[in-house]
Amino acid sequence: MEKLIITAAICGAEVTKKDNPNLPITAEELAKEALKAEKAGASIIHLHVRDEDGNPTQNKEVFKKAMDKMEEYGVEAIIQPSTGGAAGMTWKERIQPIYLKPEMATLDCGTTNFGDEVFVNDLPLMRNFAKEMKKFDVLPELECFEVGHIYNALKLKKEDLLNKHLHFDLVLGVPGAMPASVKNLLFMVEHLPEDATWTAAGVGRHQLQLAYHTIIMGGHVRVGFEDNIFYTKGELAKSNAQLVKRIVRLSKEYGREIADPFEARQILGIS
Ligand code: KMH
Ligand code: ZN
Repeated sequence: MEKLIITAAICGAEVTKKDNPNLPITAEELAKEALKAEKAGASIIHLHVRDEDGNPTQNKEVFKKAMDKMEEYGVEAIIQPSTGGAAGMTWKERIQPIYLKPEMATLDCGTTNFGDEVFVNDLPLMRNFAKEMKKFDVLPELECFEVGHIYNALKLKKEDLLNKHLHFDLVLGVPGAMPASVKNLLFMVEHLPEDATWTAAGVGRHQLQLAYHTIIMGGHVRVGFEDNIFYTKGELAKSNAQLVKRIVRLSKEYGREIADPFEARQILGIS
């Protein structure tokens, strides 16, 4: 089986230090956390950034500061900035990290309920993101919160807006969106094109359950504070690295090796 790519979603846009005091926020904290997660086995860092008050921002300069720090600290993992940002942001705000020409970035593939909010991703907006990513040679990670989103992504492909390898991230368990269950994961995977690769991200207590099954099914795994702040019920995770390490142990026990950042680039066609 293909080696396992582990994504660490180290910060997110919604979690606060009140929820988990170990959440990294500043450029320095994000870089240290990314390095620790990489040393633990992560080969992609999914990145959101925060302003000085800890609120989510898509400001290019704030992303640059965090990414420069990561480079300074010797992070070799693929840095994957978010273009999702937080619900309510405009596409012009959200697109900014693309202008830093990262190797990879998320492209959200449809509108979804997101807790009390609506995370808007209509097709014209998706086309805007895809065009800019194509122009700046950025590999999109196609974020799908339900099965219809896979078909939105395939529509972009038909329109020749996705000219690279197809890599999906199946995010299950966002409140108001498709629940995280093994049955739903299997259902989603059945709709993917054969030559695509995919990652699964289970939200909250479902993170571990989906990871177990994903390892066996040949997908790739995303863990981290963005989706889940706990290690076990009632026990906050000490770091993103702690969550990554558990996935490494499980995968190795099963007999599936872990991809390093360079192997991850090969699998994703960006080396
Ligand atoms: N914060 C969510 C509303 C992404 O990174 O592309 C959107 C999100 C998806 O996190
Ligand atoms: Zn995100």
